[in-house]
Amino acid sequence: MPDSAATTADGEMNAYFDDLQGKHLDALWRGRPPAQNNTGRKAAYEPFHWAWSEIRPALMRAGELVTPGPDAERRVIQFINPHLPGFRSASHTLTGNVQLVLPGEISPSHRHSVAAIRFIIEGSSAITVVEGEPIEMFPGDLVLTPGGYWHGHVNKSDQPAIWMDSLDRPLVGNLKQTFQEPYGERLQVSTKVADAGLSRFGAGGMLPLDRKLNAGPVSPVMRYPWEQTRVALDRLAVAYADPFDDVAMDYVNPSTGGHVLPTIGCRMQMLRPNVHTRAHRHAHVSVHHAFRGEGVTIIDGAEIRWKAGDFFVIPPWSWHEHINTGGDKAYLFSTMDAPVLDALHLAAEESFEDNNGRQRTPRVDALLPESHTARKSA
Ligand code: GTQ
Repeated sequence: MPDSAATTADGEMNAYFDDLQGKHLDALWRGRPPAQNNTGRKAAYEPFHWAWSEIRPALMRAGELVTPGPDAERRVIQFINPHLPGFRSASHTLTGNVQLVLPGEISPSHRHSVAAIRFIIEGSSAITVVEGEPIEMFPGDLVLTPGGYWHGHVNKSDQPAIWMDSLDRPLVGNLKQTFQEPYGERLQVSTKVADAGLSRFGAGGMLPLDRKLNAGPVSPVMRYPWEQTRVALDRLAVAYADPFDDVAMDYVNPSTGGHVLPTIGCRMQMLRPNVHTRAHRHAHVSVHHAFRGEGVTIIDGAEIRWKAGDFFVIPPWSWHEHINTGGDKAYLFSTMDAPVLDALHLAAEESFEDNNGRQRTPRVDALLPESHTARKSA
């Protein structure tokens, strides 16, 4: 009788699974869907969006509650993606955080295996000392603190200094490589001239004669000034726009042409007024900060409407396209784990082919300004 034969087979299999479990073993085929049900690659998790109107007051409140130093080594608010159980971060490899240093305060020097970048949001001329190099920071600047480099911050200005931090902590934590060391004094003593790396390697198209000494996977430039970024994008706009990211450039290590850090890539994209990019998806994750302007990013059919100061995450293998809904240029800064995927030969990308490269969403037409609707139906 087939029924009882099946039951006997199931019983034998279950007994076998139980036996394996007692030995801390498991069968690979247990609980696996049959191969024909495997739908292939899909978005790793859902996107999430944090509004500046909520972030900034929370950060300023932290300014009343704690002081950097013994209370809180860093006055930092972390973005927690609720769609990522088991992680306390914006993404599964990179964090998105914001840090506040008030006038007269010091965030004491320390070093850790985790690498970080800062993108300056507010304030003028707070200083980070990175491995003995004093870096004065201004809004729109990208500042690196590579893994293992001493770094501490001081605000000698009369305005609060606020910046985005993005660290590879979730990645490094899962590799079980997290360690940290205090400097022992308040701020590391400066031993180099201000902006030494930028002075030596930041010319653009020219390199110093000792460049081979610096040709590792960590950029020798610790600050990428906004003024250079802005001008570079305006110049690029004359010659080229990317169908998926519009006028976008990656910050690079000038001694290799590769990403700025082995684990973190950084990008600035300028969305020209009224632009609506085509959708694509890729294996790397990205953590975005809207530096200027406003727009909509559609991520796997979900519309994220962002304004200056907001943050959002585009998870791996999620379809996404950007729309500038403001009248001015919009700037999106992002960090991404692309260098890790490149190194592991896991990078992949696909473009959205249907509907002229745009996702269909029920409310998208309502979100768009008149000119888009007109252009779409034309
Ligand atoms: O400024 O050194 O957001 O150590 C998290 C950990 C910033 C920093 C963060 C840190 C820092």
